[in-house]
Amino acid sequence: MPMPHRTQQQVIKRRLRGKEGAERIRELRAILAELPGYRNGPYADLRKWVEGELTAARTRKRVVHRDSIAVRREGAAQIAFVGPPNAGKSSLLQALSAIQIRTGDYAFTTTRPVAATTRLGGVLVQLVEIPGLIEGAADDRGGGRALLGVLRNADAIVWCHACDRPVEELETIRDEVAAAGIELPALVAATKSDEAPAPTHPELRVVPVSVLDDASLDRLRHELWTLTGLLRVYLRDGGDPVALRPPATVLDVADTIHHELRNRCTGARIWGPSARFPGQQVGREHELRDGDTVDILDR
Ligand SMILES: Nc1nc2c(ncn2[C@@H]2O[C@H](COP(=O)(O)OP(=O)(O)OP(=O)(O)O)[C@@H](O)[C@H]2O)c(=O)[nH]1
Ligand SMILES: [Mg+2]
Repeated sequence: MPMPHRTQQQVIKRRLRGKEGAERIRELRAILAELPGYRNGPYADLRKWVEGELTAARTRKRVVHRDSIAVRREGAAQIAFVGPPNAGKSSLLQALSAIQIRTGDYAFTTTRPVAATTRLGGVLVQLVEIPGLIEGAADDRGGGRALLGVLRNADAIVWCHACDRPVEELETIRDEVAAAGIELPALVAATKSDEAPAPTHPELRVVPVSVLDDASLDRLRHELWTLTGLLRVYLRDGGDPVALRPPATVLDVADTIHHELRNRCTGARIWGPSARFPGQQVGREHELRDGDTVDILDR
């Protein structure tokens, strides 16, 4: 008489604990061989569950298995797109940039971090899809440690969560990231908003978005810029704005143009949010705001 199937499942889970990759696959195969071959009833369900675990373990084994993966930083900030498999991370990245990535209606389409640069209000920002984070990632399940290492270097997180999925899926991944000690400014991109209403979140700002809806993508871009926490300062001569980490002064702007200019700078004329009136003359230490236009004055 075999033991009750519930007990059996617990025993199996214990046998699998801490086992990853080839080791997990070996153990799952051994378990399958030992299970009684009933065709229906609880034992048949248990067999199905073990077979499911085997498939998942095989998929994950193909997913990154390295201690560290490097993503070369580009642009003024790096924003990581994190979420359960199939949440629409690649599709979003593609819709927000010029990159071509594989997307698919199945889990683990993306197996390595994918980076793409995009302009947010004229400033170059890097978006990175962090693939394959699953329960247990903080304990290196599914090569989680390397992926979390990439995430640790980012400036902000966009939690990608499909509107038609239970919120618990996202919370599982947030727990893993928290367990890894990673705390970054974040928002939830409620993806596939054309399919279901966006959920609410007790802590995080939720931005509904669909790759089929350009207006929603524009709203997301706007939110992404705010998430970077950076300031955009325009130069009077024109051209792309300069991105600065606040607090930023006239001297900081001069410095990004040329180190020499920092020394020669005597102040600036400014237009925009931090100016009391258009063209106000200010000193070198004047603090700038997002959207200011600056004309550096030098000796
Ligand atoms: N209806 C709808 N479907 C979407 C949207 N965005 C993505 N999808 C679909 O969702 C599926 C998964 O998309 P991906 O972008 O590959 O998702 P992912 O999070 O990168 O998936 P993995 O890399 O496998 O973890 C694909 O079939 C997409 O076509 C959307 O805004 N609306
Ligand atoms: Mg993907």
